[in-house]
Amino acid sequence: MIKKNLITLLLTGLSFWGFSMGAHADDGSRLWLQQSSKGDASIYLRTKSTPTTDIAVQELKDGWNGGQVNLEIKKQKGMKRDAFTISSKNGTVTISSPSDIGLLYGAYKLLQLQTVGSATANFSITESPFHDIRLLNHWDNLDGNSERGYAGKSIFWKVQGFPRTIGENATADIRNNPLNNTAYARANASVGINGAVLNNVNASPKVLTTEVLRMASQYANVLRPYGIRVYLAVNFSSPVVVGGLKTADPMDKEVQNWWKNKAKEIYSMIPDFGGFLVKANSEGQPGPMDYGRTHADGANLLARALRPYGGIVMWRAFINNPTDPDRAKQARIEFEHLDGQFLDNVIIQVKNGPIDFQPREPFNALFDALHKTAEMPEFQITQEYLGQANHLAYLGTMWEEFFKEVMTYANYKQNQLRARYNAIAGVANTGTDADWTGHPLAQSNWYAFGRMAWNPDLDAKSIADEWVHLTYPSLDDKQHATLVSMLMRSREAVVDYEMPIGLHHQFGDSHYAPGAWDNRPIRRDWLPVFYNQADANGIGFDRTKATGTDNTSQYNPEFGDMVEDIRTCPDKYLLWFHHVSWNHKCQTGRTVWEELCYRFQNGINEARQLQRDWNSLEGAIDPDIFHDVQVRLMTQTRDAEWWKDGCLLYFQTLHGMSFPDFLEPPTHTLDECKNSRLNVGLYRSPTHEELNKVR
Ligand code: GCW
Repeated sequence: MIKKNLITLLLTGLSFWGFSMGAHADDGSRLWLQQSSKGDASIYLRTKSTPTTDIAVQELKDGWNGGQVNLEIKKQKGMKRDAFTISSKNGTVTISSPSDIGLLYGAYKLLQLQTVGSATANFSITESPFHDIRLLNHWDNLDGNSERGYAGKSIFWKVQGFPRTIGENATADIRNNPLNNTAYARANASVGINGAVLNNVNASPKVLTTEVLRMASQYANVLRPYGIRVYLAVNFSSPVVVGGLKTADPMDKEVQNWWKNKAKEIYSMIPDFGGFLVKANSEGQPGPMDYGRTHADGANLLARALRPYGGIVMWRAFINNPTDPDRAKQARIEFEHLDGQFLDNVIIQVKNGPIDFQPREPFNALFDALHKTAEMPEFQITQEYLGQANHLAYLGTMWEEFFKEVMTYANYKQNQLRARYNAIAGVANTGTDADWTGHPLAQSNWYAFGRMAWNPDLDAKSIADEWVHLTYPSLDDKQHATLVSMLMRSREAVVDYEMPIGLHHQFGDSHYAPGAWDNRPIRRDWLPVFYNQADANGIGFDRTKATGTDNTSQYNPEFGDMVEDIRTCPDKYLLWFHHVSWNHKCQTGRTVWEELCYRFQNGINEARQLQRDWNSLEGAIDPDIFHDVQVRLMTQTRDAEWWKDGCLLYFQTLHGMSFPDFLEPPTHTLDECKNSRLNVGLYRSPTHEELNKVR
């Protein structure tokens, strides 16, 4: 054990000096950030130094191999605080920005351009973020666990709130960085993320105890120089549980004072505290409705307390307490009538889709329904429903699709710009695993979130391209293209084997394995059979105005009419919006039954192709990472086969039709699929032969 660590240490030490050596021992902890490469540049700071400019200077000293770099603060009319310009003339580079954090962003950008190969002798770029507040939400519990986290434990909390040293998982950084715990902050700042909610939205009231606040303030101190503000998720019952009051009713004077005093206490410890995130009256969490009040009453209560200090309240629209038979309609039903009642430091935080982070969803109809209230999207970077940390699913393509839709059909940009606070959040996929994200390639999702939060017009492909350059800089052009193409195809593969043509929420309990048959006596809208509505005649969830739940009318007509009409509804949303007969013809010309079979098979074929592609990179990637990903891809293929067999065999019991010729015969029986023993997680120790044998 000691020996192995020593060897790893030595090898990592070697790799520290450069990537040109090719494959080297690597635990993935350095993410997309270059280690110091003994840059030999002269860095001139033409402004007063701050902790943030100190970091910018150090990063450039460590990493920049060109000539001189000047850093200067320059206020320009209309230029956002975080914006920066980099201009290079005959090899002398000047980074300018209205703020020190803009200089740091510029420094990271310059280093990225160097690695990507586009920091030429003469160029000039200006970058300005579209979203002002770019946040990670960590669903981390004070007991050290992370809800829907698949990369180990919480990076922030240990047993009962004892704080971790941020980045104690990031072994390489600890070895190389005297500050010891800045890896997380660096990674975020390098992609422009400027806020972190440190705890789960299913929030323990304890978060607001003085003891835990003190810990949060330590994190704030580490994160501050990197431009990252700390936020907390709070429990609506805190005045009762922590404060000992009899009620948490927003109209109660004592309750109002309690929140005011709490805010005062927080700001005395964390002067730049960002604000609160709240999940209220959803999935058993307390909220203002417990007292006959509205979401607006609840949100404004907190907003008033934070307001004097510039804090915000992010109030979630994920109200999973159905009052309508169709959960997809819930968010709009709950919030539309309250428009105009929220204070302007409240933002309604809306999941990208209307159900729950499925591999593909149309945008939530609440976007564009509020005209006097700010809204912000919530993405899920952690892959709760996309194979978790076992499957490769690059989400850049999903988020690009979302932004295209909301920009086309929901005035996304105008709405964001009109609001006082313009924000976006992603539920983090970080944990204590050495590589932070469990699946080494899932780091790309953290990276892509940051990039798209900064610029929602970026396309997924160029982000993937950047990330591969930065993370695997020693790949040759062909290998590089192979990895980019793997990322780009990966999410669609998952869609094919988990939710073909809009068939959604077919998950068993763990949100990992298929459960299409699941009909237990629990809440109907938690069950796969509720979402597939499959019987002898047909399949799909009817959300049309004509015959269904009328979710389509919640959208503006341009989108709503298109998906309402079965002739114009894209196949990808067919079973999301329509209940159709098994013989209904899809746009591909195949019947629904054939199309489902085709998609499931395609998902398997794609998973196998991912394996082959990855195998072609052997020798070009660090052996440990290579092997780790190999095992995960093999698992992914196994699971895709299992999804196909489970779903198709079950549907076959309903209608009795035979399988088309192109479909591989099942390798499991339906009973085996229903048997949870199949849920074995990653392959334990596959042999070299097994890993390389792809069907
Ligand atoms: O996606 C579902 C998850 C819950 C989660 C909830 C939410 C934090 O299964 O684990 O709780 O959504 O977003 O509030």
